[in-house]
Amino acid sequence: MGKSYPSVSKEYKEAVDKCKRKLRALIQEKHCAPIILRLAWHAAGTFDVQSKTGGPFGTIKNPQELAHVANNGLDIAVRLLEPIKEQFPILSYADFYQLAGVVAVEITGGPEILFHPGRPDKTESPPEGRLPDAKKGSDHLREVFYRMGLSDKDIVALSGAHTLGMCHKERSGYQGAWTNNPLIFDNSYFRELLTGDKEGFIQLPSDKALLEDVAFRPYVEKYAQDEEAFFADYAEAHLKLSELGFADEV
Ligand code: TBV
Repeated sequence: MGKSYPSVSKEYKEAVDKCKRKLRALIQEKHCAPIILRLAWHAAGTFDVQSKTGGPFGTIKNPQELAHVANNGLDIAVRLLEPIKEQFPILSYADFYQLAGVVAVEITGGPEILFHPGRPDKTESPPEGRLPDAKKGSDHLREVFYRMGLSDKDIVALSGAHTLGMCHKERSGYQGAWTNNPLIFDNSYFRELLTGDKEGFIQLPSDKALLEDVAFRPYVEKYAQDEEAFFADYAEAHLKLSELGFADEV
């Protein structure tokens, strides 16, 4: 069991390595790791395991997909990344955005995440409405993540990505960060979640759902206590997310 990845040329591999260095420098300079990670997630999280539509295939840069309500503000991330993409015409947008997501996690102190190149770019965007709604609870989260083919453990581990960044009123209607250090990737999201509402921080209904659900909560407690365990599960879940619909199981 495992995935069978397409082979890419030596030239392509070299472009990936060089592009990774350029992405590190840009993300560091612009302090934009959070929105880049959000871009990579929204690029991939539209996958439907049944119809095999959606997924990390570069379509998020299409104006009609950027106009989906959930993607509000992500045009900023696409624009920030474009000057780097232009230097690597050989790379697919699909690979490029997922590589940027991996770099965003690594450069802020998170776990290393495997990256396999070779995603093709597709032309057709998924329909609107496939990404989760922050106002809803655990049934909705499960519906959305099971549709991608992901598990309860993946849901909780990936939610830890809210260790980075913040909500912007003009983008989502919410305002505030989840943690003290929105540019550091650590397990503080889970520690804050267990602490409960606190002046100046945000907890969305979908965040709180993780506490109330009997299957989710044990993971929250484990990750709040054990950062190594969080990093290991996050790296595995992020890898899966970044490869939805890419490379066949053999
Ligand atoms: C931002 C909510 C990574 N996530 C973010 C916002 C909101 C949500 C604020 C956007 C803004 O105002 O700028 C409202 N996103 C959700 C909710 C769900 C969701 C509720 C689902 C229930 N998030 C995430 C995953 C990952 C992220 C799987 C990455 C792997 N999202 C993310 C970052 C930021 C947001 C790093 O969804 C900060 C961006 C699992 C910034 O600072 O600009 C939590 C989970 O999908 C649901």
